[in-house]
Amino acid sequence: MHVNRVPRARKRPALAVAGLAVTALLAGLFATAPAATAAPPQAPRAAAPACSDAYRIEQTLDGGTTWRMCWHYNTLSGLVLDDVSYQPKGEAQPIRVLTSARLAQVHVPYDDGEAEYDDVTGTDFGQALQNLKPGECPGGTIKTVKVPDMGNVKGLCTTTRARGHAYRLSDDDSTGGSGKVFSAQGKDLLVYTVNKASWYEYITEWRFASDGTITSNVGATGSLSPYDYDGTDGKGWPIGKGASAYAESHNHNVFWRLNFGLDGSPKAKVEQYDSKVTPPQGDGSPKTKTTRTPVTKELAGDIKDMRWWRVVSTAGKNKDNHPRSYEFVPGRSNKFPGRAFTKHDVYFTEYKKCEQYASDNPAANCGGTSVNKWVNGQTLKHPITWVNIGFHHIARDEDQQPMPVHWQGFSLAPRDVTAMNPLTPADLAGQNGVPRNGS
Ligand SMILES: [Cu+2]
Repeated sequence: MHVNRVPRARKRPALAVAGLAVTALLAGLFATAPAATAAPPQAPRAAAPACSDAYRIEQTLDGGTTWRMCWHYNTLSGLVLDDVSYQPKGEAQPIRVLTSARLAQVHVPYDDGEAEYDDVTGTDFGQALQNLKPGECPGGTIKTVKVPDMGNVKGLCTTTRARGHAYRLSDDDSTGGSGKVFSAQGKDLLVYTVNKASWYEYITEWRFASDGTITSNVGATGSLSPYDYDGTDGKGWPIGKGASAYAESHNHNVFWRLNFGLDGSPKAKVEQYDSKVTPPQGDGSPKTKTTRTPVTKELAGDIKDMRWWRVVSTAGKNKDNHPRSYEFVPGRSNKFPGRAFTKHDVYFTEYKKCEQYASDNPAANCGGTSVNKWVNGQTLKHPITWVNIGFHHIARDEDQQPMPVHWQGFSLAPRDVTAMNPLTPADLAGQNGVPRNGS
């Protein structure tokens, strides 16, 4: 973004739009190919996802958990992960989680209302994939990406990174008084790319933990746009000497599109949970009541204290006979109420092929060009999850030069995917629902 402060309505030549739209549709088709979703839940599945070696990522982590996925590259939004599964130790087969996952927009409105960008669809974000030096992918492998019209870029890093304690349990009655300390250090598989959008560089990072958690963060770095040092209207922050170089404040509203394929099926249920606390009466204690609301129709949802959502498998259960699900855990967000599509934190829409980008969606005749328009009362059978995490960026002296990475994102936490912690050590495996209490 941000070379020219061009108004939103006329920032791209029509020809480029047409070319990109075709590419986007093709990419959408590829990402949702029936072969990736049609396997019946009980059918035997191949250990490896259906892609060639060059497009396969497989990593075994601490505790014996193996993550597997395929990837491809989309001219607009860059990295797309397909057919993501994980297989904890003790599971005979990989557990399918996501059919596809990728960025769906980076919307950047400036505070003075004079510039507004859709960085994914409106800049050369996808085309400007950056070559990574070996040192930028410590301990990992840099894969070659064939970027359409650009050629080969050494641009996809896959590596692992320590995340500290996975768990700790010291000797107590529940461990049998053996004097043991059960403790493990966890590791994550990391998958990331760097895409340049004019002055900014966006790191798109996916993290897959040995305990089944998936996290995606986008990190903005590079450089503030020097063309936007005009925030002397009370909407900027001086980053030069004295009262000079007022960098205009702006928002980065990052959207993701998640197509779940839990247990190999695109069909899933969505549930919202809300907990309400009642203050104590008299000498009593506060009480909390949790309510489950099935989300049966398309929803534009808002983050609230003690509210959460989960996507629930209709095709598989864990060994406790509980349906598998993944819970949405948003990171900190500065929600931007300035556009209809940025007004909500999460959207659940019924799958439709042409609905690919949260705003500035290139497909014609798709019932509007932004995600809010697609929430129109349809029954959810094959829900698509859209995540919106915002960051209001008021520049500071430290943002030069280069700008330190500022991160925004979310996690997906497994809920009842396995019957116990997938990292449970053998000595504690008998304690599912029956912890030893010494009595
Ligand atoms: Cu910024």
